[in-house]
Amino acid sequence: MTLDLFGASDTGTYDRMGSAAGILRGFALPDVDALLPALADIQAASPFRHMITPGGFTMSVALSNCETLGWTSDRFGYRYSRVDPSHGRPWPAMPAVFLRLAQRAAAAAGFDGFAPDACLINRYVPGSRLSLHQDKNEVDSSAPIVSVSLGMAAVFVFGGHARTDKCFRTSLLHGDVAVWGGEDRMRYHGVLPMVDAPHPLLGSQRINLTFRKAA
Ligand code: MD6
Ligand code: FE
Repeated sequence: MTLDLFGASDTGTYDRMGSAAGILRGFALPDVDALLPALADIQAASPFRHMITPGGFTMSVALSNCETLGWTSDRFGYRYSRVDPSHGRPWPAMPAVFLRLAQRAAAAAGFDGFAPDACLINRYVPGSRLSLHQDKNEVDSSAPIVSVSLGMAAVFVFGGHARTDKCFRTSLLHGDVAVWGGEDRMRYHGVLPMVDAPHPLLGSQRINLTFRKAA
């Protein structure tokens, strides 16, 4: 896979990144017209915000969530919360189009019966990045993570089980869906600083939906 920040995905291909991790190229494209208005409704109820890390840094990626459990961060740590800390009410429900897409993608990658109770929504603008991390706040790590990319392309970095393991890079383009589970579930990964290459539909932003089984 070449790094491509401008082109379209080769829809229908599966780029394997591990024995239980890969990218379904263009898998979400047929759902984009339904995903975007559903996303706007979520934003109206739980707007994007920049959270503070336990180390005291402000994240360059802006976050929101939908469904029962929302991923949050503050000076006291990372955790899942049943309420949006910005107003104390529950997160918006997961739209049906989100859930169906996540379940179909999980099944296509070999994970039947995926039942996410959390959907973290990340918004990147030029310069936003996500440093190398493991997704380890979920109680149930037997379920995969399903990650949908919309808008500007990102360079995704995928490593091993130790922070210092060698990483490889691939592009995540509008409509791509990454699915990770099994023995690849805890691999380190991150997103390089976003380059401004405006997307025809979404402009200078990238939206990433990650579906998890958190509890
Ligand atoms: C992103 N994604 O693509 C950030 N985590 O914007 C993640 O951190 C991530 O894509 C676990 C599994 C898939 C992911
Ligand atoms: Fe992650």
